[in-house]
Amino acid sequence: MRVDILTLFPGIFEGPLRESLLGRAIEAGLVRVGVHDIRDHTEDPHRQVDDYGFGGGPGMVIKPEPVFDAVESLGVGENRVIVLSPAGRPLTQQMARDLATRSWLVLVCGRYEGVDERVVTGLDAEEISIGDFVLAGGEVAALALLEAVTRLIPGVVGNEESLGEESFERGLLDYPHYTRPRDFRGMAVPPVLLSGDHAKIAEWRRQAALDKTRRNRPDLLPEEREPGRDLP
Ligand code: JFE
Repeated sequence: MRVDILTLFPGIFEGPLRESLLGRAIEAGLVRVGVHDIRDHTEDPHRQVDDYGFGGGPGMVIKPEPVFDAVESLGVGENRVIVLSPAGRPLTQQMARDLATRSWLVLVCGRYEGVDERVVTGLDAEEISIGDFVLAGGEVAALALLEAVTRLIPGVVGNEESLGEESFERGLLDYPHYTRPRDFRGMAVPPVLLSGDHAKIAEWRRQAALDKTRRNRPDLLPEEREPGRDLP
């Protein structure tokens, strides 16, 4: 897979792309990542990438010209560009699985109040959010998306079996995990996990996953969902 990232802060990506899973996937040639400075696509002597928003209100908006120029310089062809935004479709594991089947991703990271809407409409971009909270820009969201997608590329994660077992893949949160020591500061590992009885272990894990889901994510369960709230 090829991934190109357009940003005003290319330095943000240096550490994350060198370390751990992303670093290894790039090193192994399983994913190629290009990071491009949107400011390199300005034409004016001040290299201006932002401007006041029409209609008033606080904050600056990323101008469309350097973003269009940066995207067009890649020659994306049929590939749909992705714009990270708190106003995008919320990223899900299902979406990550779809993105992992694509051969080329182009991720546009805004800053300030975001990018001019014509980047979205004019490029027919997909707007994606990584959750209902507001970051200061798209870079951290792009890294989260990239890591979620990269770990699904065949060969990136050693034990591919483990991918199907985890949270969301089976509609529940993951069950709790324990390792040595058996007793840590008086907190014992649940004895069933040491019993060697695989049927009993599977049943304990199912129940523990259900308890955790009820506690942390009741919205994932058909029963305990809240009735719909009124619109603001
Ligand atoms: C940008 C910003 C004020 C945006 C209403 C570009 N899930 C997610 N959270 N935050 C983002 C994504 C994100 C993505 C791109 C971004 C935030 N900002 C900051 C500030 C209002 C905004 O949109 C700029």
